[in-house]
Amino acid sequence: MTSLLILVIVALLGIAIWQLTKIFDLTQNVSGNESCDSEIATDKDNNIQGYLMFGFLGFIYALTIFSIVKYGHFPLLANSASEHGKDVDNLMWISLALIFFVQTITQFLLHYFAFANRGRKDKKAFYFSDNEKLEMIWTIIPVIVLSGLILYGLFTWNAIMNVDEEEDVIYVEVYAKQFGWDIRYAGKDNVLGKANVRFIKGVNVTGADMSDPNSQDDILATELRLPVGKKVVMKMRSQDVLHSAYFPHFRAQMNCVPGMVTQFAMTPSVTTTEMREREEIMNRVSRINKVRSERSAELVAKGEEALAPYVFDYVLLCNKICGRSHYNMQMKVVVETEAEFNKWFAAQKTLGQLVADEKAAAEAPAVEEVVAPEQNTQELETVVDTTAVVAQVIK
Ligand SMILES: [Cu+2]
Repeated sequence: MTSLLILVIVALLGIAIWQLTKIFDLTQNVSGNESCDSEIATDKDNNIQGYLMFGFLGFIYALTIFSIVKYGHFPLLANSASEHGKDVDNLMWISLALIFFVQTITQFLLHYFAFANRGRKDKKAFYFSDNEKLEMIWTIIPVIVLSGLILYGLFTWNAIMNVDEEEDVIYVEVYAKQFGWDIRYAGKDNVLGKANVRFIKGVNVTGADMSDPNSQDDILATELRLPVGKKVVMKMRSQDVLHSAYFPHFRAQMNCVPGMVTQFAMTPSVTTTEMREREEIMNRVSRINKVRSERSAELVAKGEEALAPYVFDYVLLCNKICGRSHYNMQMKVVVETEAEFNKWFAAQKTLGQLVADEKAAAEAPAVEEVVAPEQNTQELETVVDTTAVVAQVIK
């Protein structure tokens, strides 16, 4: 790859030097002698350039149509799994449609005018310094369209970010660190205990302040489980550097900033099981598994272990390049019915219990105390032996 890049750079440098020498030649022959005339475009040259412009327009359109037919199917743009996701997708579709419409027209105009006004011996270019009417048109139309888009985006964003304090919500802490995630639920009282990186110790991986009574019933988890149809307010923190909690299927993303708490609220609307049964997802899974089974066959032929088939799951990813293993910073997200969630939730140990268990285990290491004197005796024996050997040598 590096050698290819070097080759490309050398080729580009060569072209640049060639072009420079051409310019130099032209500047040396401004007087209008024979060799200079051959460099001046004739009507024939201009015609060729004009038709090439049209040809290029055709090429752009053909490429666009081909790309839409081949890659225009966006299953993920129709499969949002949160209530606000539809609004985000709408915004995306409107932006895409607008860009498509504007670029189709402007590219046509650009290439058409380049063709229509190609150089001709009998024609002289019309010079004008400004045209207020034209400038007005190309300023006002984008202003109106962009203002509409931005306003729509702002209203959508505000609706997503606005959390009604009275609402029945679940509070979850999403804690980012190099390179992984930790989850802390607010527990029965639905209030997250205070936290600080200085309190991280043993099982208390998110640094909950255990002197805060609200921390006692908090619940830690290694995967994010959420009940369907219930609003969840996620409080994001980071232990070290800037991370970004990205939930692609829920159209949610929020930076996790060290030293501060950011938040994002969303309501999951499709359970994992329901999503797995959707046609687009099933097609995607079978496509992935086809590739995996081909790879597995190669691995088995080499005597290695086959790959496990892929099963669809929602994911939480990091969307900021935060270090070496950034790519590996992901966590499974499970959306289930409220009954299933409550059952799982009730079976979890609270943080208070976990810390107490850890303390008890640390305070009762009776086995270790027995081991220690034995080691000492052994050391003592070795010392005695050495002395004996030394004594023998001296004798
Ligand atoms: Cu990260």
